[in-house]
This record gives sequence, structure tokens and C-alpha cells, in this order.
Amino acid sequence: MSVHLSDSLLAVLSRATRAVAFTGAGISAESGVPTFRGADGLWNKLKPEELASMDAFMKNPALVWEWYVHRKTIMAAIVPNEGHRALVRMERHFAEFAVVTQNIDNLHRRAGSTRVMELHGNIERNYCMQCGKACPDVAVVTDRGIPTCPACGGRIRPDVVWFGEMLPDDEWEAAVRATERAEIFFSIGTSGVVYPAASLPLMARQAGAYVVEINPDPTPLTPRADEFLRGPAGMLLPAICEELEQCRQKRGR
Ligand code: BV8
Ligand code: ZN
Repeated sequence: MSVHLSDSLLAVLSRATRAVAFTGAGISAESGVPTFRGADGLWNKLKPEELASMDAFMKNPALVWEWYVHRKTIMAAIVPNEGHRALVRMERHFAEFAVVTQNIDNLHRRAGSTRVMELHGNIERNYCMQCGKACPDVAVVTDRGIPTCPACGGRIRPDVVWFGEMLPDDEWEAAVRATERAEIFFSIGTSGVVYPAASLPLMARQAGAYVVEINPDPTPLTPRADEFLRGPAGMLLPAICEELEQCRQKRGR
């Protein structure tokens, strides 16, 4: 499907060598993962502070595990969509290309993206809160209480970043480095309300990147982006890829 891209975006696509794709729950919506704040949003039914926080887990670990088991079940049943696959194609056309994601669904890696920074962790990983042991294949049977560590008996938790928790240093620092080097920065399917992740698009702009927002709805970033492409990522990202590949062919690269 052809999409009209502005001359300024085409000019940047034809010369940029370093790019970042910053993604939120919206890029996984077309795979069937409910977003957080949309009409079918997870948070609408469940409040983040009631579930995605250490307090919630200490207060009611079984409830929190029940929510994560529900989401693990959804995420195990879905596959990457055209938007994820377009980012894998895009990667080949830049000397430096990073996917910086807020998502914990592992869909970028499963699609084949090779440089993925997971700012908020990954639902497929769990670890022991006592000894830190990774417990990847923990069988969470919430009606028999919550899983405990085979090595020390400590409580096991999902390896995700809860509200009030610091982001993993290495992922965050790598994301900031890539953002500051980017010549083009795509902000894809995020409502831009969760910090510090939401500060990346503006950091990119300040560092001189051309910031392109892809979302069916405007967000707080929209007025400050260089370009707002209104629509679903699964349609817009493949169209951008087409243009990119044509630019590269014209330039014989
Ligand atoms: C931190 C993992 C430093 C878990 C998530 C008080 C105390 C402490 C901190 C704070 C505080 N007040 C504020 C903060 C900061 C807080 C924060 O930002 N709160 C917000 C809500 C105000 N941040 C933190 O706590 C962070 N840590 O600050 O540490 C610190 C430490 C101690 C004390 C002080 C400071 C940690 C934040 C990480 C939270 N964990 N996830 C889990 O998933 O279970 S956040 C969660 O929200 C997900 O990661 C999600 O990705 C993220 C952002 O949401 P979006 O991805 O944007 O999803 P959303 O549904 O909102 O939007 C979807 C968009 O897609 C929409 O715009 C929609 O239009 C669009 N869309 C829909 N369909 C499509 C589409 N787009 C394209 N195509 C489509 N087809
Ligand atoms: Zn342990």
C-alpha cells in the first residue's frame, strides 16, 4: 500500500545511516496484544499501581502472578506482525539500527530484529528475588501459591520493570547512546506517558534527529515531532520500508 511521505522525510531516508525505532504497546496491538491505555487497554480493567509494582507484589503476589500468567498466555499465542517484520527489513538499510522497546512481549526478537534494547524487561524471563537466580521455565500455578526458587526457596518474580523501579542500566544507557546518535528516530505505537522511556524522542530531537511519530492517534509527542504519520504501524512501517528500499536502489546502495 502506498503512503504519501513528505519530501523532508524522503530526504532524510535517502541519506540517514543511523536510526532508532522506539516502540510501545501499539506495535504489538495488531498481533492481538491488548494495549495499556487504549479502549481494550489492560490498565482500563486493572490499575497499574495495583499490579505492576513491588507494593502490589508484596501485598498480593498471587494476584500479580495471575495477571502475568494471563499475559504470558496471550503472548505465547501470538506472532510478530507486519510492523515488527518491517523493522527487521529496515535494519538492513542502515549502518546503525536499534530497536528500543518498552514492550515485554519479545516480539521484536521473535521477528528477527538483532539489536533490541528492552527498557522494561521481558515477560518470558523470571528471577528469584532472594538469590537472583534466573528461573526461565517456572511453572506458575497460582492456585498453589506463587513459585519459589529451587535453589534457595526465595520468591520468584517476572523479570519486568515495575512502576517505581529503575530501568536496567545497560539497556537504558545503550538506548540513550543510540538515541543521541540517531539521524532518524521513529516513535511507534506509544502514548508517551511512561518515563524515563518517554523522554527518548525529545532527547533524539535535541541531538538533531528527525523524529517521526507513527500512531493512529495524536499523543503529547505529536506537536513536537518533525512528522506525524497517522495510522497503524502494520501498514505504515512496510510503506516506509518500500520508500527506503527505492531510495537505496536509486543510490545504488
Ligand atoms: C522510574 C513493564 C526511576 C511492566 C511498564 C512516582 C514514583 C516513582 C516513579 C514515578 C512516579 N510518578 C511517575 C513516575 C515515573 C513512572 C511513570 O512514568 N509513571 C507514569 C504512568 C506517569 N515511571 C516509572 O516508575 C519507571 N521507573 O521512573 O524509575 C524512579 C525510581 C524510583 C522512584 C522515582 C523514580 C518505570 C516505568 C516502567 C513501568 N513498567 N511495563 C508490565 O508491562 O507489566 S510500563 C508499561 O507502559 C509498558 O511497558 C508499556 O509499554 C508502557 C508504556 O505504554 P505504551 O507502550 O505507550 O502503551 P499504551 O497502551 O499507553 O499506548 C499504546 C499506543 O499505541 C497508543 O498511543 C495507541 O494510540 C497506539 N496504537 C494502538 N494501535 C496501534 C497503535 N500504534 C501503532 N499501530 C497500531 N496498530
Ligand atoms: Zn533463589
